[in-house]
Amino acid sequence: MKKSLLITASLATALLSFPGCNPPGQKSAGDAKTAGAGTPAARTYVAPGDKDEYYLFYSGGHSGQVYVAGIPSMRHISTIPVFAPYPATGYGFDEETKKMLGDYSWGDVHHPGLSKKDGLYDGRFLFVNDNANNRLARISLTDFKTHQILGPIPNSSGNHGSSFVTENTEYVLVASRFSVPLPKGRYADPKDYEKEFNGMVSGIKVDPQSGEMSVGWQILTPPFDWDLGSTGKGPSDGWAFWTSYNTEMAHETLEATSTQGERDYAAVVNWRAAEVAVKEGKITLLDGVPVIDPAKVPGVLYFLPIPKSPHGIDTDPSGRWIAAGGKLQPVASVFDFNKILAAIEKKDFESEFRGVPVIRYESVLEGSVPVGLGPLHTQFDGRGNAYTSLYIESVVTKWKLPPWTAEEKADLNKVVLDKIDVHYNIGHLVVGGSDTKKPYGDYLVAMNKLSKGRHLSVGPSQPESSQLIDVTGQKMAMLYEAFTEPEPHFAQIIKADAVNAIEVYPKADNKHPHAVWEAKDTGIVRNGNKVEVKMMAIRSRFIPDRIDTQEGDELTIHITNVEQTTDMIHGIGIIEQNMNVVIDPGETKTLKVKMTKTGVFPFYCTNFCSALHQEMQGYLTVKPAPVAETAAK
Ligand code: RUQ
Ligand code: CUA
Repeated sequence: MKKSLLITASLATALLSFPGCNPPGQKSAGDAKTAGAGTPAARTYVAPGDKDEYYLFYSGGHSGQVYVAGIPSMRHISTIPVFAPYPATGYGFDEETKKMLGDYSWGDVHHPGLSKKDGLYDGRFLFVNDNANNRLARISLTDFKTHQILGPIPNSSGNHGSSFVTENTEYVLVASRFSVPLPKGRYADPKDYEKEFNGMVSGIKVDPQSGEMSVGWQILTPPFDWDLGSTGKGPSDGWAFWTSYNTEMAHETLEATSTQGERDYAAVVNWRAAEVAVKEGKITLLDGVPVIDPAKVPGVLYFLPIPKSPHGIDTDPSGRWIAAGGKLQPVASVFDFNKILAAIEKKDFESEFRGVPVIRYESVLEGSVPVGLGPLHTQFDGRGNAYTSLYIESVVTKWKLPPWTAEEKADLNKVVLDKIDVHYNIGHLVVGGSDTKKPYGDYLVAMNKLSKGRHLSVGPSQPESSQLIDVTGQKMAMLYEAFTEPEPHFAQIIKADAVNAIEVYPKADNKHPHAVWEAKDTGIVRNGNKVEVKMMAIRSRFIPDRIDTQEGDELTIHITNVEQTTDMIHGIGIIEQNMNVVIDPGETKTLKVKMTKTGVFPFYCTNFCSALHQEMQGYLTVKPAPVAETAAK
């Protein structure tokens, strides 16, 4: 049985993987591998040497990292360290990345967001948020490295409601999950939560050339717990949406206290109006950031009631339909953005909350689609279909977006098209390009919170499971199941050919002031107790490979990997000095070690680079401090 399946798979692969018009030496299985044809094995099999069709960027949750996998194979390709040190690449050990990490050695990555141009992925950057320490990071897809960590963002606590990228990457939009007394550092009793605590929506500005992020402006909000959001596009470009839980403004036993109300408020934010308010000076400065009080600046913020403890709110590719899932009710609420605009224009409000108009729910709701139990997030395929994750039911439901016929409207069960089981308790799901104007619409990845027993037992600490689903047909088809470390919350999928990654840092582009490319330029200079080394790494030696210091010295090594060949990576690990830096071809890194122990400390190359890799080693000597100096201490 197993054998016949294998034969079918390889036959189908052979038929599918004829060489296309790839550049020489570059094979892409994806070109020939279209979802929808063949057995699941054939559809996901990427032969050795072949490449996947898509990149999948998973958030790594409280690992602080981002995982890169390929679709359709689901093979893990690499890990991009972001908010936590990662010895495998030396991240967090050299001076440059140590400075970026600052005082933190962990983060909680939830939602990666790709940069966009005209509402489509432009393949330049991946932004990821840190729920734990209120930061936002920018990864460049040129070298797949973290280039900036912004934060902790002032006046914002619990950066969960991000990273939502606007249509032309003007902003990455952020909302606070937790409310705190502002400015940060001020004490107030949680008993006075309603009065003393506040939430915040932040516009993080992105420089169009460099991608450099900075805090643009903020909008003060009541102390709701802002949850997932999305940015508008097309007719809703310039707007953004977040759900909230805890409109009740409870501060303890939230499980019970924050689920009292029938509806919570979503934030409907006009970020272009926020920009204008800042230009016109309608702000106060709080911790150095221009903050808008929406009660004083009408038109910036509206509330939209959403039933019942909602979690996700997603804008469809047309920009007109907005779907929200209420965790405690079995429907996806679909809103019409055109009606939202009309309601705002006509001032069709049902009430006001702290000076912010509440849009009349009935006027803007298009319908409640009975998707099933525990709806969280919705994704779109660009063919008029939506896919909602159902945590409680462990199911993905496919349903049809409006416009609906009169008959469908009368019974919205009719727009529910298909359901597929996932294993188990799905959180997020992603369809490639769902948050753009043109989703790829072929693969869906279900990110399941529990994997219980779907894999070889690895003890009580279990991985998460991700399932690849083909969404090209009327019915969804399960293709593959992969496991990852904690914890993919959300992911982004981008076509492989939309990304232009370099594999070597060109020598000409290396602007490090202490880079050295030839043996004659290397050397060791002592200045008082400061010892500075310019070192080069080349197959298979360090130059210099002996460094003499004495106790109390501050040793700085600038090390350049002078290779210009792909995958020719060197590392420098120093024994018992807690130091390992990895240097990519053409890269220069700076590392600092304080000589606190005397003795002789071997150092060696940590990346297997050549037949004589083992010989790539040297000695760091540390003599005791001269007696006079020791006596003076
Ligand atoms: S949340 S499972 Cu952190 Cu993205 Cu919805
Ligand atoms: Cu260089 Cu191993």
